[in-house]
Amino acid sequence: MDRATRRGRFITLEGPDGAGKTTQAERVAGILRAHGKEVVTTREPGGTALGNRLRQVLLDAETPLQPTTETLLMFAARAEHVAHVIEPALAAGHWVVCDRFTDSTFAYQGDGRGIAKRDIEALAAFTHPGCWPDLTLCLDVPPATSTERMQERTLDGFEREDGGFYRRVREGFVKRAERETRIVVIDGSRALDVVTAAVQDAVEEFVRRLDAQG
Ligand code: T5A
Repeated sequence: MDRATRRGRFITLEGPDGAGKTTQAERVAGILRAHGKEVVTTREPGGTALGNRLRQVLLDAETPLQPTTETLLMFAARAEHVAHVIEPALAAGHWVVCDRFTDSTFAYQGDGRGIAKRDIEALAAFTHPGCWPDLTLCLDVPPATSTERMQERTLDGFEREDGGFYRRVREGFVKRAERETRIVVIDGSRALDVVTAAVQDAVEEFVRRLDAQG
């Protein structure tokens, strides 16, 4: 199959708030570009005009949503994002680096809010059948690190949740990583250069494995 018709790869960054995903997403894109890949960087919720409008609703600390509403809006934003950004980029052979995807819904709405996993699975199958990340880097940080890193900013609705919510979210990510081999857990609480080196190793290993497959 030639370069023009080869489907790109989908890499996501996951973890609790303040874990360092946005910081590392840029670095992942840089590593891939150094390997000659065309890279599209994006994030959730968001990534499209409607997705960004839904993001404002979802993160608005003044208007808390029912967990069911929150879950459905996450998937509504995702449906647009997959259809208009992620799938077209992958089909064109580009690599997509996305800050959060459906693993966040399992951790935040599932473990955090108590939405049944089978309902999230059904919504994922409905919204993005056959479109799952090839590699997920999950930056693991304890709630105290999240709080410390968010000190300087005005907190959105999620960031105002209590420590119990963040413990459940963190455990949710770690448990999901035990079941999904595409998820690599990286200790995100370490110094930035140490985390960056671990992220680089994981990405280089993934690219090497693909190259070896031809
Ligand atoms: N959500 C999202 C759901 O509930 N369900 C879903 O399905 C989806 C998709 C999104 C919210 O939506 C929720 C989860 C979120 O609460 P957001 O503002 O995009 O809101 O939240 P985050 O994605 O968590 O973004 P954050 O900016 O809060 O965290 P990041 O991106 O993980 O962290 P980053 O890179 O911005 O770093 C935070 C700070 O820490 C520093 C950075 O310089 C920055 O100042 N930092 C480090 N400092 C020391 N050592 C390191 N190793 C550091 N790494 C970064």
